[in-house]
Parts: sequence; C-alpha cells; structure tokens
Amino acid sequence: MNKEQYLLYFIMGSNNTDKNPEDALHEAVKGGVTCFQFREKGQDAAEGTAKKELGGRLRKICRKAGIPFIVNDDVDLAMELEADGIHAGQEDTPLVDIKKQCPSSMTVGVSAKTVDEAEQAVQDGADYLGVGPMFATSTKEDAETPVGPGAIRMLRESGLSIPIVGIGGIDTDNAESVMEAGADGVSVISAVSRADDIQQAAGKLREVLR
Ligand code: 3NM
Repeated sequence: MNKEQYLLYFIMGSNNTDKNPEDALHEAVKGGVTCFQFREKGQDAAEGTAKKELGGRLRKICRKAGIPFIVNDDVDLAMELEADGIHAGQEDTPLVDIKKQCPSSMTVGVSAKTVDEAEQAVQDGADYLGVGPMFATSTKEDAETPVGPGAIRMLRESGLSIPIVGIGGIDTDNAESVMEAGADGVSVISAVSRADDIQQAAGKLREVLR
C-alpha cells in the first residue's frame, strides 16, 4: 500500500450498518474512501460460511474499485480472499505468527497506542499502525479511554516514520486534528457506515482531508 491509500480508511462489518453492506461499500467507494477493512466482529457478527461469503462479495467490490481490501484478525480468511492486507490488535494473533503465514506482499497493520507497542510492532515488521481511540466511540464494545491526537504526535516525536492512521470517534469535525498530529489518514466506521447518505459522508471527509 502506498501512503495515499491510508487517507480515508473505511472499516465495516455487517453489524455496523442498517443497509446492505455491499450497497454501503459501493456508496463509500463512490464517496472516495481510499481503502477498506472487513471487520466482522461483535454482536450478531456473521461467522463461518456467511462471513466468508460476505467477505468475498466485499473483496470483489474493492478489486473493481481499485482500493486495497484488508481483513481484520483472520489470517485464514485473508489468505482465502487474497486480501491486500491484514490488521491485528494487541490482543489478536501475534504479528510474528501472521508474518509466518502470509505472503510478504500482504500489508500488515497493527493497533498500537504507546511508543513501546509501536516500536515493537515496527520491529516485528508492521507496515502501518492504527492508533486509538482518538475520541470517544460507541462502535467498539471494549474500546479504551480515548488517547487523543496527542498519542500520534508522541509517536512521531519519538522518531517513528511508519504510516499511521488514527481511529475511534473520528468525523468531519475532528479529522483535521488527527492529520495535524502526524497521521497519514483516518480510519472510520460509523461516520460513514451509519450516515443516511454514505457517499456524501465519505465525500465530506475526503474534502476535510484534502
Ligand atoms: N478500534 P468509529 S476504536 C475498531 O481504539 C476500532 O483501536 C479502535 O469506530 C481502537 O469510527 C474502533 O465508529 C471503533 O468510532 C471505530
């Protein structure tokens, strides 16, 4: 993935939208999201064949749109769908195990919010970091206390040059502050997936980020 592709990093699973997820992703693509992560987690999330089939349909939309398709914490699914990337949290599959199973061409992202976590992730071969929650969010059931854009500034001040995306509670009103802190992009779920007009919501975020 190149740095520009992190700019508007859209994440969604079937429980993040009241719409058909494929329609939602189509609209988000039209609005200008630059990459997509399939995150099928939490209450009522699809599992097994249903998860795989939905992932396959969303994967196709990304391929057609020419944007990277990233799978959240499911190495087997990422391999099966020939994903462009995989993302893991601190409590998910360890990065060294992911690296063993995936081709070197696959982008690997890791959630980190302290300098120690970030340095470890870089040492283990992470390609980018997701840092959050930037602001309060009700999307992630077990989200921690917000760390704010200052956490990204701190990572940059420590000398980290790896691509960083901020995540958690980001919308058009606060996205700029995340970029100003040194992020290469913003990751959003609800600001796009829960919007009445998804294309317009993604488009407005792109305008702010431009
Ligand atoms: N990870 P929304 S916060 C998936 O802090 C996720 O690592 C977070 O959803 C973290 O854009 C979060 O709707 C939820 O706030 C992001």
